[in-house]
Amino acid sequence: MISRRLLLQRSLFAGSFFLSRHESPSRWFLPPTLPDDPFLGGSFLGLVGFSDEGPTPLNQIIGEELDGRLFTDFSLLNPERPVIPTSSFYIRTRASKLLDTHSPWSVQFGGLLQKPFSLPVQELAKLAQPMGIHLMECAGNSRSAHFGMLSVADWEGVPVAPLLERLLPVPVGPRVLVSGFDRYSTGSNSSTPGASWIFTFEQLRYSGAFLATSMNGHPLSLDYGAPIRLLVPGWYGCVCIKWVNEINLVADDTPATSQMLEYASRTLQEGIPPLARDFRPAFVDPAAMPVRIEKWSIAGKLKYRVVGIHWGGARPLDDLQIRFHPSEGYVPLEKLQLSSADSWHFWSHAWTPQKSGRYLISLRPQNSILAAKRLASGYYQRSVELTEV
Ligand SMILES: Nc1nc2c(c(=O)[nH]1)N[C@H]1C(S)=C(S)[C@@H](COP(=O)(O)O)O[C@H]1N2
Ligand SMILES: [Mo]
Repeated sequence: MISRRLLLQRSLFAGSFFLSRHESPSRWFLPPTLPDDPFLGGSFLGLVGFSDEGPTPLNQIIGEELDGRLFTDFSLLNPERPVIPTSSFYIRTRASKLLDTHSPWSVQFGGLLQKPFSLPVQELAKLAQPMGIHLMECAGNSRSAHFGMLSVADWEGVPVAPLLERLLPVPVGPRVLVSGFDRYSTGSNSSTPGASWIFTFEQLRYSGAFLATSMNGHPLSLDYGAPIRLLVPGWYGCVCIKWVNEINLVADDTPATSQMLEYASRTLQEGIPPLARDFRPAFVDPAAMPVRIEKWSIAGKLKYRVVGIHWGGARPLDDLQIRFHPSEGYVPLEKLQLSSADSWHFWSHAWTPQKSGRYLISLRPQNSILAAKRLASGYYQRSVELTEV
C-alpha cells in the first residue's frame, strides 16, 4: 500500500537533519549530508513562528480540573525519537480535586451482567504488557492553541477485548460502556462533566483498545488518568476515558452518553445521533500540518525548509500535496518519512518564496480528499509572515 517512492525516501531520509529536543537551539540542526539535499552546505539562520495562533503557552500546565490544559510544543520534534516526554504530553482535562487518591481503586463490571463484580486495579495491573507507541489527538484540537492537543507516547496496559472475554462468562454483547471518574469541585465554561463512551466488542477488539497503566516507562500520573485509563489506538482522545471506574455491558438501544453528544460533530458524526449504536467509530481523520519553518542561507541566497507531520487514518497518505498561498497551486510534498505503528510521520519541503508577506500553508491528498474531511476543510492550515526572501 505504501509506494516504492516512499520506501526509498524512508531509508534516504533517516538521520539527515532532525535533532534531539535535548540539544541546545544552536545545535538543533545537523549539517545536511545527502548529495541531493538542497540544504547541503547551507547555514541555518533560525525559526520563523506561525502567525494568528494566540498567546497560549506551550509545554506548560495551565488551569485546573475540567479547564486544565497542557498544549504540546512540536517545534523540536525529531523522527529519531518521535515520542513526546510525559512532561510535554498534552492534557485536555486535569485530575479532579474530588478524586480519592488514598483508597484502593477498583473497576466495577456490571450492567447487563448477571453477577456484577469488582476488580482491584492491582489485579488488572498484573496483566499489563507493553502496548507500543500510540498517538492521541483531542477531537477539539485547535489553531488557537497551536494544534497542541496531539501527542505520541509509549504505552503499557491491558488489552480490553481479551480481558472481557476472559472475565465474562457469556459472549460479550451487545455494547460496552466504559466510564471514568468525572466530578469536579468547580464548574467549567468549556466542557461538560461526565466521561464515558459506548463501544461494540468488535470495535474494542479490532482497534486493540487497552486499559493503560503506564506511559513512557512510568506509571500514569494523576492528570493522565491514574491509576488506569482507556486508550483506543486510531480513535480521537475523547474516547480515551481517564480514571476508569466502571465497565458495563449495555443494551443495543442505549442512548449516547453526554460525552458522545458533546463530541458528536468533532468526531465527524452525521448530526447528533441519539443512540450510541448510530455513532460511527471516532477514527482520527487523516491530517497533516507544518510544525516548523526553518530559515537557511544557501550560497548567499535565503531558502526556507518547512518541516511537518502527518497522522491519522488507517494508513499513511502517500500523495500529500502542499500549497503556500491560496493564489498558488498545490505541489507534491518533497519528502515523507514514515514511522511505524500508530504514530506521526515526518515530512519536509524546501521553499523559495518569491516575495515577503503573509502565507497560508495548507496540505491535502491529491486524491481521496473525501477520506480526509477535516484536512480538506482547511482545519490545519497555518499562516506565517515572512519579512525577507
Ligand atoms: N474522565 C475523563 N476522561 C477523559 C476526559 C475527561 O474530561 N474526563 N477527556 C477526554 C478527552 S476529550 C481527551 S482529548 C483525552 C485527553 O487525555 P490527556 O489529557 O491524557 O491527553 O482524555 C479523555 N478522557
Ligand atoms: Mo478531547
